[in-house]
Amino acid sequence: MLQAIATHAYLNTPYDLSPERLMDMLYKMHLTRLFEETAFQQYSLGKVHGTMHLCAGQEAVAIGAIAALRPDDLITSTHRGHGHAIAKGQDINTMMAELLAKETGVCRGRGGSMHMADLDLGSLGANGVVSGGIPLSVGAGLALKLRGGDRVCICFFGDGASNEGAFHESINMAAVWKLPVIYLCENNQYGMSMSVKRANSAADIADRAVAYGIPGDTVDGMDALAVYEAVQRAVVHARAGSGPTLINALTYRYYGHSKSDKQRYRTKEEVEAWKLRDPIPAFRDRLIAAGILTADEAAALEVKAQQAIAAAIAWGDQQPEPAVEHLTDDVYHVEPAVEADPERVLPAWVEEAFGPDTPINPPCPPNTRELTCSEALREAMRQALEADQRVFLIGEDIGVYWGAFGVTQGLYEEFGPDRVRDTPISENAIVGACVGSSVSGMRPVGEIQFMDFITLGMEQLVLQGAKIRYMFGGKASVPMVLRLPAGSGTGAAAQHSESLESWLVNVPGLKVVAPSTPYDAKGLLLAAIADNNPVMFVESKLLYKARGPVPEDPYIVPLGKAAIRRHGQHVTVVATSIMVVRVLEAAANLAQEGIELEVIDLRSLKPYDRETIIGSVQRTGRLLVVHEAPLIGGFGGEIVAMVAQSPAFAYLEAPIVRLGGAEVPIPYSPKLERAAVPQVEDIVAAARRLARTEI
Ligand SMILES: Cc1ncc(C[n+]2csc(CCOP(=O)(O)OP(=O)(O)O)c2C)c(N)n1
Ligand SMILES: [Mg+2]
Repeated sequence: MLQAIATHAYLNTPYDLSPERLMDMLYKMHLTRLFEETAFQQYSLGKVHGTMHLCAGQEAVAIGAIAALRPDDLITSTHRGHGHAIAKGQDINTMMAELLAKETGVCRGRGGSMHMADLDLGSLGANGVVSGGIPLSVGAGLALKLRGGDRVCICFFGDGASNEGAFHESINMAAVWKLPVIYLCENNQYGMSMSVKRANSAADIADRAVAYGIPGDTVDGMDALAVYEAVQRAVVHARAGSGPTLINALTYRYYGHSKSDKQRYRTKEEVEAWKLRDPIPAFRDRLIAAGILTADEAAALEVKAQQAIAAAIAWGDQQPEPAVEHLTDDVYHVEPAVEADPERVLPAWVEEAFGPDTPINPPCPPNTRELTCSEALREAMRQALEADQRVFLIGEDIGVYWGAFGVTQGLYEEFGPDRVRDTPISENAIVGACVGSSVSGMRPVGEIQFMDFITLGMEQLVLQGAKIRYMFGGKASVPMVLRLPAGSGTGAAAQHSESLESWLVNVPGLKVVAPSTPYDAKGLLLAAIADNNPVMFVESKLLYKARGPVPEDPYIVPLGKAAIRRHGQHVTVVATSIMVVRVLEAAANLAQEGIELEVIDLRSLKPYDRETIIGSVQRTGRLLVVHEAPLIGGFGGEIVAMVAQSPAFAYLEAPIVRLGGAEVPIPYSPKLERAAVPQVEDIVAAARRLARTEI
């Protein structure tokens, strides 16, 4: 058996691995098994809470595969990821402390077993979402490719995950772009209770490689060297720039899916039959037979692992728990100086990219040239692309076609297909490419062709991008922007007219911005690109052609600061996006009747500018809130609640009024479409009534 492996052409020495590395593999297999047995005991003692997915039985896949990597290579892992972490070099003290929910755990007690991640070790994390790591691997692979060099990424996933849409979108995208990713299916025969036979139409998951035009390989996942060999072949392929490989490693999990599993879907005989092929003694015996180590040395390795585990428990038990006063730390990447004084202090990226004299909210002298919102956005993107190689644009038809709304016109010709990257129609993989590449050192600006279709990318956005920083204990940043053309008024009906910003606002970890002028479009977009958090950039389609003065040099408009567009003493009107324009028109009409509106353009929905709203309401005593999204659950409710809880409440001279979209999918008929969202006359009527109302 040994000889057979040694004869492979690409292996010059038996296994192509030094004796030290082979022994390290054996040690890590023991360590993984013992770690999990101990973790399970701790769980039974009530010291580990939540749930835990053990990989016992599957160690040969994790350890065999990662043995084929260099330390600077990357992995994405799964909910069953203890073996991946240990193989990648994670310290088991901090792993155990994480399970025990301690501050010194790998993720400072914020992630637990399902989110164990360490970017310093090249691990983009375990993942509680089945298939969640697969789109991230596209981003990781893309970052590796764009940054140059020959690093690769292994993407681990289960047989169950192979039936998620993310699998198809991601592998296709990685194959099209020849990304250096090895797709490694840990086929343990079940996705919870569903056997592969019941869940997969094709007998062999590796056969699916044909559909993506990449090599596919099936391997004995109980044999660490067979896994190593197959992965090594795929790594060589990937390092050479030839793209991904799909490997199906046949293995088995000894424990149930998780603690609550009664295992009614499999027989004891089946489990015992697989245990006869236990990968650890099999590997140990082969090393002994090959003279790599003696039986005594092998036994000593196991004892060493036992001692390490005992020490990890002892260490973990003594570690402090996280303090409740730090509960919300690290949801966002914060630049303290910027947060303290955003109107004077530049984000670090702006200073690096454009210099310390880059203006914040620069004035627009009368002779300032005018641009449309589209042109202003394009100028921001062009200046960011010129300034920083890490910035790239990605989205459907943004390149050759210049984007569905023409916003990226000419950028493909100027910066080329790598940095203005057309994608297959795969929203979840696009968002995954943004998230995965941003945690791997890039600064992507993604475009979702219509905001409506972020619904197809919500998993990567909400469950990955928004949470990664926090889940990973504050050790990762996700500097990405998603541009989201939004809103009705184009006759495109219900599925191309959404205003979903309040969905996004409700997700801790996301920032949300919505400019209403060309000046803000440019300044806010540069500020969004500078931000080290995922920023959702909501663009009103109806405003793309709106013109206004825009300074030529780079500048920023800080996120989180509202603008008072018009001063007035009778009614405060807070509006977002296109509604700002309508409110200003209404204000001009009402001024002729002697009613003066104070118009606040929110600009940023998260964070948002409470002080400007409170100050204004204290002056006017009346508040009208206007947005396009449906009223119920819309962002206006947040503003009203905030004012009701603020000192401004005592100044109110009339009940607050909200205007928003009707409770209806946007209809096709122009007449109905117009009626579905606030128009100038609705705002005039509501504001007039409010101005005359007394409590
Ligand atoms: C998107 C999603 N759907 C369902 C679940 C619940 N769940 C967690 S693990 C799992 C089975 C996954 O099977 P597989 O991918 O084969 O991995 P394995 O558990 O066998 O390692 C399920 C259904 C989940 N976490 N995420
Ligand atoms: Mg499985």
